[in-house]
Amino acid sequence: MSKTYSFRAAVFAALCFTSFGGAVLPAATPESPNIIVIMADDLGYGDVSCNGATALQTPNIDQLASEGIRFTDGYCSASTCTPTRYSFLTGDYAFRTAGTGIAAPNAPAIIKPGTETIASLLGQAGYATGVVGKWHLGLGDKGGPDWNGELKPGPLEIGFDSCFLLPTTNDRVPQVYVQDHRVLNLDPADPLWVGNKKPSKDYPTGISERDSLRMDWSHGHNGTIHNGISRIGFYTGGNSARFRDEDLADKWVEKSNEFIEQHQDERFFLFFSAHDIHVPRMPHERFQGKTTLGYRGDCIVEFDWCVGELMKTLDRLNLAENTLVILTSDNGPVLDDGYKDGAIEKIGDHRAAGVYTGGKYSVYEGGTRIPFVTRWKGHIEPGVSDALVCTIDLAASLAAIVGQDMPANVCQDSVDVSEALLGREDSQGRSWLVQQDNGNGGDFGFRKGKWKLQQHASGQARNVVVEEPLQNRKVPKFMLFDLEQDPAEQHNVIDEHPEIAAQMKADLAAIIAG
Ligand code: NG6
Ligand code: CA
Repeated sequence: MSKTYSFRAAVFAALCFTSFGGAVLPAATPESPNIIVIMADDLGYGDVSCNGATALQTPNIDQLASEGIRFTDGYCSASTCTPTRYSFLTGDYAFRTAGTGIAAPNAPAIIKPGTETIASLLGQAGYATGVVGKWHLGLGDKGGPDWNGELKPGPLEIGFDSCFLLPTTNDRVPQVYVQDHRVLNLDPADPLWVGNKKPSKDYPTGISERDSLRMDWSHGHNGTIHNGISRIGFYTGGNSARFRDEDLADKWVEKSNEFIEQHQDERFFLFFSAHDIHVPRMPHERFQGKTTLGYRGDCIVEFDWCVGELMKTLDRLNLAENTLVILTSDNGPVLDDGYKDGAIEKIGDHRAAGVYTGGKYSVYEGGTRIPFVTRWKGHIEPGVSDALVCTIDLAASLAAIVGQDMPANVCQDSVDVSEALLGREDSQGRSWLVQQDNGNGGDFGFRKGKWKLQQHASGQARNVVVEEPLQNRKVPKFMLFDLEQDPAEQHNVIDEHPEIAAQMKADLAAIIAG
């Protein structure tokens, strides 16, 4: 039956235990480019002007797309952050592993040390590897992060040589940077404590001091107040280590530039993991008010600026022609994700998910169909592609591009779609796609050609109210849509096509069973 079996079997059949010492090779060559994966947070398909947005402009992303390939059918594997990032790094579906849902502030490392990842594979191929920005995949062993000690395991134990991180996501505590194994600028005399309960009865929170907040919360997000914004969870201490929300984007660019400069004479892999445009949306002052869409739009412009800065660095160092740049997002858009930042009120005609329905938390197309661009100047013919590609495929594809053999039993759900990513011939990418919501939640989308099956364990369209067209309403357990006729998934045709639905249900069940 489905490609699952043939693909997983092919992986086993193609065993190749070539071992590499991890020595750093000389500078990138046309055959083996530097690689930068830029992952936005919660950026929707329709949030960029190259995908049709008119309420704002994203000139740097548009330029990247015009110099490379803009994918119309590019996806992330889940409609929330942690499972998409887990799958991007490991090449395995998050739903196969318990505990891969949205990570809490004190979550331990979700990816176990020694797991082969996109970073370890590229490291074995001789690349210097680094991650800058949002992590949200947990830190520390079973007991969770030791905020005042060594923060390990983390990225460095799964193949990254260096990291400069926002440890969780910025609506969760704590607001500190983590550099390699330590909280940066932490004063031992003022230790950092992080917990999920108020440390004392009179401790000020987003509930007790609600009037003092400069951005009110709408659901959750009413714990510790930092920088006038209340968060999920509680923390005390670590005052010298705390950052301002407004400075995050600048810091990611600064640290990424340092990484690129430091490794310009080697081959490097940089995972640029933006926090924009996740809540709390608090762009730098110079971007505030730049769009009519409120801070959500301003953060998109800030993210676009980051993309431009990274491209300027590549130009300045003469690296644009030997660097493959891939731009994606970790899940689809959401308007109100817990703060009253005007995203709903100011949305106007802007359609954050483009023509698609749903967004973050949803297995409708809007949840996982995202901006997806590849650029490798001089090596990729610019154009638009409808090949089916997904962030989960980057592990196998990048390994293939750099000529790194994959050991058996790793990255088993990652399909080598390198031909499609590089725009070679008529490559159509993968032949089917699974979309999941959160962790092991049980809501799935399954796309094969023009057909899309939705499976809802919960019987609910999505678990958070974020946008009018998809208010949390009841839906049947299974629905079938014809994406060619009905890209917005408005007409369930399951009764008209029982055989197709039955086959797709069986295929999806087999894939999930692994
Ligand atoms: C949800 C949060 C949401 C966001 C999300 C994670 C509430 C009510 N909602 O639980 O605000 O933080 O988790 O987003 O707390 S993600 O992009 O990192 O997956
Ligand atoms: Ca996200």
